[in-house]
Amino acid sequence: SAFEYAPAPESRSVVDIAPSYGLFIDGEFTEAADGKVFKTVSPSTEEVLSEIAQAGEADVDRAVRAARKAFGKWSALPGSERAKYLFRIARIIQERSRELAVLETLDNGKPIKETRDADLPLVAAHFFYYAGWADKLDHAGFGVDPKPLGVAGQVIPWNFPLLMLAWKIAPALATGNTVVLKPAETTPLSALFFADVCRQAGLPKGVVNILPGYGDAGAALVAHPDVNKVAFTGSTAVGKAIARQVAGSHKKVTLELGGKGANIVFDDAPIDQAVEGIVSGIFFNQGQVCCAGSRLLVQESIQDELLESLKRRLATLRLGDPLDKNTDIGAINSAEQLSRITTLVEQGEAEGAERWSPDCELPTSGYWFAPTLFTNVTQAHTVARDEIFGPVLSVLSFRTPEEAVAKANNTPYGLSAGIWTEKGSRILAVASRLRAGVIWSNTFNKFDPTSPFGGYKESGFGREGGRHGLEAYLDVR
Ligand code: TXE
Repeated sequence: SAFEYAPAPESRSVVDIAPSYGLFIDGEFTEAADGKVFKTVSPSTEEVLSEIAQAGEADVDRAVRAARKAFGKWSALPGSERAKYLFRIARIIQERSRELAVLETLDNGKPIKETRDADLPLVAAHFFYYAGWADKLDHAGFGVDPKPLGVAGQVIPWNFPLLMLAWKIAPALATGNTVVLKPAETTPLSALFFADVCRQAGLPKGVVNILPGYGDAGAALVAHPDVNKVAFTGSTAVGKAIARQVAGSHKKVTLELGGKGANIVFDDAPIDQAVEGIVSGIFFNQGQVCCAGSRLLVQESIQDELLESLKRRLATLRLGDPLDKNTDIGAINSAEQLSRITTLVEQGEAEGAERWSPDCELPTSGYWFAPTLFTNVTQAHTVARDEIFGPVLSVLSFRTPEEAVAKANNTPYGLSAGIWTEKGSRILAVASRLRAGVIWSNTFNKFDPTSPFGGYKESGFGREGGRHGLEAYLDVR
């Protein structure tokens, strides 16, 4: 109604975006060796935000050399000294979180509500958390005086640009490694802003290097002989290629790949709470989340009631300007991602699953996809098997806990799952049989830097976050 409380959209003038940015190597912003540039656009308007230097092989080499040069002194610092830098970075991120939230929303397309309330607080929390470990590595359970590996080559995706950077850079620095990080081609801005944060924190030159670019730069980084550790988050296809590339080399590798998470709702679950969890499980960040609850498994006896509530709730979601603080559903990150989602959804319809979306007007420019439900889904349907990475939920039903577990595990992935029931004993019994690295009960998509995160099966290996996240960056002694 006209009287509804509608705060003004967050203004993009909160953050200064330069018309162009360089690569960040050895503490300086520089052009690419071959002078190449690419444009980054706002997915909600298709407006060009900035022109970015595009890293190639020569730049990767330069950055790895800088990181190698910085490694000696950085790794020799007492942990308490490294901690000071990490604490400083965490505080600067907090102080500049409004700028960063707006920047991330502009470059990624996700609602400001999410960048402000989830991404940015978690980013700061990660740096605070790993700062606390830097002088306690003897007590981390990886032997006495565990050693850093050297230069970490890190490749990250576009769905949580700054948070994925924090997940990778914070533990690497805390353990005494130096870093060359390649952000995704569609979301380079917050990583470049982070480079500036490093300078502001007085981080020694070369400890963190940021190389915006495409997959070829990522591949060159993975292949560089002087990289000791590869950390990748992205598609399973590229993850497999990276695993093949580093096989047999000295490089340690962690992979965080796709998922097809099951959200399992039993008949004794509090329905309203479950509906909220289902909605946040698949529509948070437009479903572009590796641990999204993209398969709803609902007990047959409550299926009709639950779907009715869910549809009512979906009709209230507000899709539109990501800078508007009321927006629930923002833009899809890129034209490519939108076309992947569209193709899979069309395939779902062609295979006979029933498609439903609430009435919802999509903006005329930018990349948008309406919240979508698929019912009449069988386990053989593509929409029940493939990661869609969009705001699309496939609904399946089950009768017994055994059937729920079998269906939940019937996927090549194994990243996340959710269990909704009032029975504590059932939570434990079901959770112990689910093959997934992260299991939530009566909640979904809750993250905390103290919790290890990572997958089973084709969702990858290694853990990020928590004490376990340190191991990826240490040689156990
Ligand atoms: O991923 P890519 P894309 C899934 C999701 C999505 C699909 C494709 O299903 O629809 O992957 O997304 C860099 N060597 N996830 O194409 O290509 C690339 O530049 C080294 C799940 O965006 O894997 C970017 O920085 N690096 C996922 C990063 O890899 C390479 C998050 C991810 O891009 C490379 C994203 C190569 N050969 C997508 N090729 C999750 N786990 O959260 C590309 N890159």
